[in-house]
This record gives sequence, structure tokens and C-alpha cells, in this order.
Amino acid sequence: MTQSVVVQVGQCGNQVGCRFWDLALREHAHVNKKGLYDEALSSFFRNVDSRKSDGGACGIGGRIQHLKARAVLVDMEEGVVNEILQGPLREVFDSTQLLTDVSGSGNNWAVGHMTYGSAYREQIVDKLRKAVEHCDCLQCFFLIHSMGGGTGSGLGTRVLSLLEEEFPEVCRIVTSIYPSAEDDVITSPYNSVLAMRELTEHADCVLPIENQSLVDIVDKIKRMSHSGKPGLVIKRDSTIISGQGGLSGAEKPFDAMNNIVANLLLNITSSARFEGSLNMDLNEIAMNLVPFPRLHYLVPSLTPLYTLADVSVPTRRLDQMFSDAFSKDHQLIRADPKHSLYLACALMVRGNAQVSDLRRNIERLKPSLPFVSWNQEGWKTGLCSVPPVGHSHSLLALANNTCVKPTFMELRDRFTKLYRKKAHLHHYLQVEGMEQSFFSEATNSLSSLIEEYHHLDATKGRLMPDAPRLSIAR
Ligand SMILES: Nc1nc2c(ncn2[C@@H]2O[C@H](COP(=O)(O)OP(=O)(O)OP(=O)(O)O)[C@@H](O)[C@H]2O)c(=O)[nH]1
Ligand SMILES: [Mg+2]
Repeated sequence: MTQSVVVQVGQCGNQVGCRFWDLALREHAHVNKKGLYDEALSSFFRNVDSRKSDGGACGIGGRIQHLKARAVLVDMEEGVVNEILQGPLREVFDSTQLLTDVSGSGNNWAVGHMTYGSAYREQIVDKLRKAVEHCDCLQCFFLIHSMGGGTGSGLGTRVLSLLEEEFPEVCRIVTSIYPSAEDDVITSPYNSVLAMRELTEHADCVLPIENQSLVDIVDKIKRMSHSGKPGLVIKRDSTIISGQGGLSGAEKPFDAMNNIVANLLLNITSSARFEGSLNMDLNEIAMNLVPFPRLHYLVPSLTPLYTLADVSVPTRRLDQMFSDAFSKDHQLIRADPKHSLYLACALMVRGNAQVSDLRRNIERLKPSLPFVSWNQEGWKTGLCSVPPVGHSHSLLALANNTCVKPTFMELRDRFTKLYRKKAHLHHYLQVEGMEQSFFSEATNSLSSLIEEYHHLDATKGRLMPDAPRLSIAR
């Protein structure tokens, strides 16, 4: 089995990361009733009980003192990490995996990227190397951060380029939380656009998630659970809908939103953590879904999110899940992939499903999904037999789709509004190492990315009606 290391940076990165570790432990405890340290656990956890290095009892689900997450936690404030260290997950992280400062990056990308990036470079590399030394066969780094603040966006993307420098062969998958338009960080458009350039240049895959989509999903779940309609029962033991029952106690702000992101991470890593009849290697995601190096933004959608009352027949429930994965209200960014162009798509199913279920549903949905003409068969599939706790199935779709374009355009507009007035710029320019040209280079990089998606989109109208005729001619 291969291993992965999670690097969580800034408040958001650490809060999302901790939801992932909490739910992952819960999932392993559910499957691994004896609490043995097995191969499945070794993918994301190491066993520090030297007496029982081979299959010894590690006591997941209650006593977790022998398990350490393969994680590096970085924040330039102390608050979030200290809270973690006082909480139920404190045993899961060892002190050598943590890096904190006191004052934070003050919502300033330049402070995170330049000031702290330079000051902590050696320490970060050292911690990364230590985490890597504990792996026999390192496959992937998962970086988790927000785009809006200073540490996650600035230092997070600095860590990304350090990963590329130090471990160029290891896949870098980044989970990036994009700010909503009403974000309380006024400088979030600057931070996000500056970070975008780094993501475009240094990540293998980016999973963009918009906080606004998470808010919408959480609100809809709440509305449905309070509607009192018969049949619309939100499963109480679901780890997708609620984090209740995990190690963490009462829900805090962001918890319900972060729970959804954690489930995306549980799903994408499920093949690496458990056996399955059709395992999808994490390396294969970039290999199959990214036809051009810069166009590596994969729009995630997750099902089930809302319990559907009228689909009680198992096959129908399964098929409904596939339909839902392509609907607007299951996307983790505000986008409609069905009306944009697919470059490729991955479907990762968990639970008791067969390859034939995947094939049937792909055939059923294909006619309604516009794919680029040269990659009509651009589907990548994975099956993992272990479903999320409290569910019989789940499905994660990752779409390399031009529907990310509006999110990026909106971000560019918000950036331009501030930049036209040079508002707040002095905070950035007084940081050593920061230059005004970084702003224009970052916005140029974003504009050319938007343009690349735009060019592809423009081929859609031309190619769609021709596609069936072309395939007949062959
Ligand atoms: N989904 C989600 N978003 C969060 C969370 N915490 C903060 N955010 C969002 O992230 C952005 C702010 O970034 P933070 O992660 O708080 O900032 P930071 O990386 O700690 O950087 P500084 O505090 O500036 O040093 C805003 O858009 C917030 O709405 C979280 O736990 N979950
Ligand atoms: Mg912070």
C-alpha cells in the first residue's frame, strides 16, 4: 500500500483537515472492529507503538494514542492549532508535526508567502522530510488551505512550491476553499488571485470549493430537515450530513461546511485507504483528468447530500445518485457542468456497486453531457467497497469542466475593482520581497487561464451537433 501526507495550512486548512482526520478515524474504526494497525490504516496513519508494529492493536475509536496522522499542521497564529491540541484529536498529531507563530499573516498574502515563507522555509522543509521519511511508498501530498486569508493563501502556496522543489515526483493535490462575495476578508480577492497563479503553476490538481456553495448546501439540508415533510428524513448517523458522533464535540461555525469538504477528502482517498474491486490510484487522477498542465481544476460534486425519500429501490437509488452528481445543487462550486464542456470526468463510487452499475449510468448520462470531441470516452472510474459510515453508497464526481470559468471571472472582477483604485495595495508593497508586478503577473495568469477555458467553450457549439455524425463516419 502507498501512503499520503496531508499538509494543512492556516485556519481553514487546519479546521477542514481536522474534520477529515476525525471522520477518517471513525470510518476505520467502523470497518476495523478489532482496532488492529492494518494496511488500510497505514496509508494515512503511522503506528508509533514500537512493541506492536505489525498488526498490533492501535485502539482506534476511543484510544488513539498509538496512531499518528501523516500530517503537517502549519498556522501563523496559535489559536486554531492550540484548540486542536486541547481537543479530542490531540493524540493524533505529534508535536514535531506542528508549526505555529503568534500574529498570523493579517489577511495578507505577501506576509504569508514572503515574510513567513522565508522565515520558516527550513523548518517547513524539515517537517515535510520527516513526514516523508515515515512513508515506504509516498504517493501524494494533500494540501488544504483557504484562498481568502493570508496564511493559507500565501504560506500555503509557498509550501506548494517547496513540495515541488523537494519532492518533484510526488503528486500534489490541493483542496482550495474560495471566499464568497460577502467574505469578511476585504483583501480576499487579492489573496485569491495571487494564490491562483501559484496553484496554476505548481499544483498537479486543484479541487476548488466555494464557501458560498457549502453555505447553500448546508442551508438546504437544514431547510429539508425542518420541513417536516414525511419521507424527507435526514439520516441521523450520516457522517456526510453531520459530524455528530465523531470525536469532536458540539458543532462550531464552519463545522457543517467543513464536514462536506472532509467527505470529499474521505471519498477521494477511499481507494488509497481501503480495498476495492476497481481501485483508483491517486496518481491516476492527474494522469487521466488533466490533458493540459494548467487546466488542472477539477470541480467536485458529492452525493448523497440530501436524503431523497422517493427512491427506495436500491438500483434506482444508485442511479439517482449518478444523476445527482451532475446536477447544480450537488456541485461544490456554483456551477452547472452539464451546460459547459467536459474535458474529462472521474466517478468514484463507494459501497456495494459493480462495474456494470458504473457503465450503465455512464451510457445513460453521456448523451446529455457535452464532452470535447477528442475525448468523448474521457471517463475514469473507481470503486471502493467500503461506504461512508451511515450510508450504503456515495459518489464523488471530479469534472475537468469549463464551468469553473465563471467563478474565476467573478474573482477577477472583484480583484479589478480593488486594484483599479490601488486600494489596500500599500499593505502588500511594504512587505519585503513583494513587488507590484506580482499583482499584474497574477491577474495576467488568471486571464490567460480564463481565456484557455473560453477557447474550449467556443468549440462546444461547433462540435456538439457534429459529434454523432463524426462517430458514425468512423
Ligand atoms: N469553509 C471554511 N472556510 C473558512 C474556515 N475558516 C476560515 N474560512 C474562510 O477562509 C478565509 C479566511 O482564511 P483563513 O483560513 O481564516 O486565514 P488564514 O489562512 O488563517 O490566514 P490569516 O488569518 O490571514 O493569517 C475566509 O474566506 C473565511 O471565510 C473554515 O473552517 N472553513
Ligand atoms: Mg488565521
